[in-house]
Amino acid sequence: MTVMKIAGAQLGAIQRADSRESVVKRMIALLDEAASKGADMVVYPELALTTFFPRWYMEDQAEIDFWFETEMPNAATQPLFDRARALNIAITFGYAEKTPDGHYYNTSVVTDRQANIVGKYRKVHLPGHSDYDTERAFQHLEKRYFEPGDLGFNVWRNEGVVMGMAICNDRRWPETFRVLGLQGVELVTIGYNTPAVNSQMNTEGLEKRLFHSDLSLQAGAYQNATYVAGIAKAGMEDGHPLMGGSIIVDPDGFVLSRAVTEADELIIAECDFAKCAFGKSTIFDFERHRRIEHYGRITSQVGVILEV
Ligand code: CDV
Repeated sequence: MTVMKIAGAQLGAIQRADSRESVVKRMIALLDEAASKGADMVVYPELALTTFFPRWYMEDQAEIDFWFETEMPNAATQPLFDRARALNIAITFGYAEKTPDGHYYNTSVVTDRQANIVGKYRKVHLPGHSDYDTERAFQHLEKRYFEPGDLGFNVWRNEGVVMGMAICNDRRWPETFRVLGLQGVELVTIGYNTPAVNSQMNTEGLEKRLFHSDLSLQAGAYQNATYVAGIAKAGMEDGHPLMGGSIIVDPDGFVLSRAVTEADELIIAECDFAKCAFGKSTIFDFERHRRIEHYGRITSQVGVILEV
């Protein structure tokens, strides 16, 4: 079985005026640090190349399109792919994708150690709203700028490990992890941009936000006997605070490594993927213990139906 050193490259704030090229330089610096620490793979955040633009309300399509990539790699990101190949390190990162036929997704890709893209994921659970919301302290317009992902939750055998991806809000949904778990996932990578305050409840602050993130990532890991890397974009972005709290979790749900800043910061953990087998063959042996005859509502019903 495979042992890999997995690194999480938390990114500090990216301001609206920051170019993709300047961000890629920061990503490469973290990649170099990861290489010096013997990492085999580096996990970057959601929408890693730009500021978290869904906080801005825009109507002009050209202005919106500025934030999207029409190909990957492209001129701005090619140096990252080149360095990853030279260092023999697999990478995964998120970006806003515009397809040739005009669809818009919140996307992540994963490469092998030769920088070939071997997997793509498009965010399924889009939080927020479509129109300007005067009730919120700040906007979260993912439903305006993205379509729900059309690829589903898939896994790829990459460098000997069964890997799957999810993005930010997906981590709060047990369905995300279970669909990956049912495909034998051993490493789930999840980039995120999570505001440090709740736009709809100003009493909910950082402590609770970090707790909910940990809770979701640790539960997903334990309940599916998989490693999980949840990696933030953090810090004060264009006047809006994003939380840090990047963690790498083992298949028992324990945190192996945790970021302590809200800046560019590398975390790293040695992951022995043989450790996934115990949970998968005992308490979470799905073949023996799942009772799908009682799970029909999971796929046939969206909202709550109150029958009592
Ligand atoms: N980028 C995100 O998906 N953010 C959400 C916020 C809006 C709650 C999250 O789940 O962290």
